[in-house]
Amino acid sequence: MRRSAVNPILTRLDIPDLPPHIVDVSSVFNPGAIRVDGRYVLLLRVQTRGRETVLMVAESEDGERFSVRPRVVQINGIETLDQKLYHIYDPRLTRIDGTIYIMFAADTDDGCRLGVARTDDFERFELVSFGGDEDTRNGVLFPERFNGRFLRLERPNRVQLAGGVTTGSEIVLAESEDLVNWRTLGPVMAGRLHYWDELIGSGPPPVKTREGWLHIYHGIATHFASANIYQAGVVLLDLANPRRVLARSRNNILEPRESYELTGQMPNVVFPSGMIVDDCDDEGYARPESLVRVYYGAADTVVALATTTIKDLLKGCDLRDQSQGNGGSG
Ligand code: BMA
Repeated sequence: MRRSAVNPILTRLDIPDLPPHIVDVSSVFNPGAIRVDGRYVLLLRVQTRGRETVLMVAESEDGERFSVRPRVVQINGIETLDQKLYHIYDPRLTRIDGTIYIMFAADTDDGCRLGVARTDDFERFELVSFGGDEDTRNGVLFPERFNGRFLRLERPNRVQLAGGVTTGSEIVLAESEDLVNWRTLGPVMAGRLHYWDELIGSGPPPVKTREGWLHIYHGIATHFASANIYQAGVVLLDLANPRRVLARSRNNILEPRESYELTGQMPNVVFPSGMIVDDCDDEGYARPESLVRVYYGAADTVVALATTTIKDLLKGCDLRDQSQGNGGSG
């Protein structure tokens, strides 16, 4: 992973004031990313001085220099829910059959839940679904249907960190006919105690390659007294059965090293949430040589960019090194 020379590519100073509440904001991080008509689009998580979270859209011609639209995203339909949503955050963007879907997390009085919204133009956003019984986060949709059904990876929150934050150590696969009702199919991979990824959660949505579904995830090392360390890793899932882990990175592929990753609202965090692949073949498989842009939140304060290639990410999966229980739980 090569960090952009202009990192951090977005800071709080890039967020236009929208008085009265969105003025001199505190932070911008964990963006969803997608390409639309040759332009790069980010859906930003912006935190105000009131510690409210709003989503805003940023656009770029080159994937590196972004300008932020002076508007807050409104998701039509949210006002009809009978639950109060306190924060809508960490949006992940997936195009399925020509429609852009946003899977987001939201904090409610009952814990964290996942929601789905859709947009065609990043101007109008419609709520598709929200809720479920389980406390869960880090939901990402696959870019195609399986036997007509939508698939998502998600990370149920079953672990509580010191300080009360809920998290989890297992990514599971779920399917749905309508993006509303989800049925869990079972676990995909678990955290590896004592190593870099003790707790885990999906990063950007999986990308289809000839070798399998390439998926960047975040791992948290919790065995340091001073702070949890959020890093990124990569895993390869079977194309026909994404519950099967084919290979998984033994080392992280990105860890907090630069000052903007080490210091901020939440120190020691790189949190990948958007991934744009430049070049796919006619059947939609990412080409090995293709450039890959990975957008990540750094220290829950700024947005950063790292680039790589599909080939290097596949190498990062350690296809031939699955010793020491690195093969995932299958
Ligand atoms: C996770 C999520 C992310 C956040 C990260 C680091 O649990 O809340 O939104 O970036 O923690 O604080």
